[in-house]
Amino acid sequence: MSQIRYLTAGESHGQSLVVIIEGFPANLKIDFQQINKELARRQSGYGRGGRMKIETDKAEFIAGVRFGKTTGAPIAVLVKNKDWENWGTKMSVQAVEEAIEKIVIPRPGHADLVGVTKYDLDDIRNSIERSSARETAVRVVAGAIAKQLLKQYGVEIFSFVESIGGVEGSGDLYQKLLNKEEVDFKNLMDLAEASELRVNEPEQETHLKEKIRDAKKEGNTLGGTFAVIAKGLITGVGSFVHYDKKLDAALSHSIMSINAVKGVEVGAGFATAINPGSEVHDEIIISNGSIIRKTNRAGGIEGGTSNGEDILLRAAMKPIATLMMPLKSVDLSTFTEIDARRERSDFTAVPACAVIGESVVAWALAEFYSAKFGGDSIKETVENFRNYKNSIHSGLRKNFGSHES
Ligand code: EPS
Repeated sequence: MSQIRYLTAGESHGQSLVVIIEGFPANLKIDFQQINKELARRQSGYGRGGRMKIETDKAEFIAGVRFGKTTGAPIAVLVKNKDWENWGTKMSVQAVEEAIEKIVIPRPGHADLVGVTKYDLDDIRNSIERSSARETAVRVVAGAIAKQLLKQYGVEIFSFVESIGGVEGSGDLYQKLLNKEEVDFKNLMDLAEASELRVNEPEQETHLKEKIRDAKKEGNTLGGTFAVIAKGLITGVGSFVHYDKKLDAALSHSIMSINAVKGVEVGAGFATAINPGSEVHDEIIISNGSIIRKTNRAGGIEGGTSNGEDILLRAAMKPIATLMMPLKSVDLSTFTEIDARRERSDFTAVPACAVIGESVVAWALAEFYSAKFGGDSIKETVENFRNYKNSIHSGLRKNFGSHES
């Protein structure tokens, strides 16, 4: 039985998206404004299509919270689709008399073809609706609530976009974080937050925008890379004792579960396969009486367990599958080759993907913290956490017989 869990439902152009979250401790104060702020962060970003002009996502709590605090009961939240007004008949729950045009030409790279094949459907619309990244709006709600729980443990999560279409926007910040080089992290994250592309080199933003504009002009789309960082981790979250308790596996899974993500790196990731051990492993040193790492190429995780350093993750998002310059496809109603279908979409959504990355990482971390520290109320949870935290160093010293000098 997992400690906390959630389920989402809802179609891209249906009435509403919904998330039900279960297992949260009672008495967690909910910051509603912060949740809507996270939703707005997900909606922002240069290169998005017409849909974002229609939607202004808002979290509507309908259960599990009273007088601003969780009650311990399942939490239910809606995010309504404003665009549903334009789709009422096409997305009707009840059968309609009117003939609705069926979508019969799948887009390469989207879930269109696998969806209709697997679910025995006669209209691609049925698989488009649920495979759409619109669903991530409620995952951001779950992540935003998870972030509020993680705050109790002193954990904070950040993201930035590294590149779009091969053009770099944040220099070698990720590399610097792996090396634990001195950086003004807060300022760099503020820059990313203020940037329409979540990059922290404002001068590069112009080049990235140009690249996106060019892609748009030729009817193309772009992917990119982004990083997610969790700060304030305590050592000992996750485990090596069983495959399904490994924190790095869970975090990778969470990021891979975001629409269009095709690759994840934990810490130095693929570079660890190239460099020798002396340039990969993080030396163990003592600083101000505490055991820390000289570098953080492991990305804060060793043996599937957090080692107290920042969690560093990097991911690759593929280009959006709806191209105005269509690729080849097949008309399923005639079984003949034809250009893929065009429809309104985004040109790039890497900045949004980075925000979603924060959310899913927040959820996965909240799951692991809840599994370790549990508790039916915030009071119990925080006490469990404090007891563990206060025992870390004294426990090591006691077990190994090393005394405070
Ligand atoms: C999406 C297509 C576009 C995106 C959508 C994901 O929507 P529409 O088909 O309505 O133009 O805007 O993303 C969102 C709606 C969102 O909230 O992120 C797709 O096909 O995956």
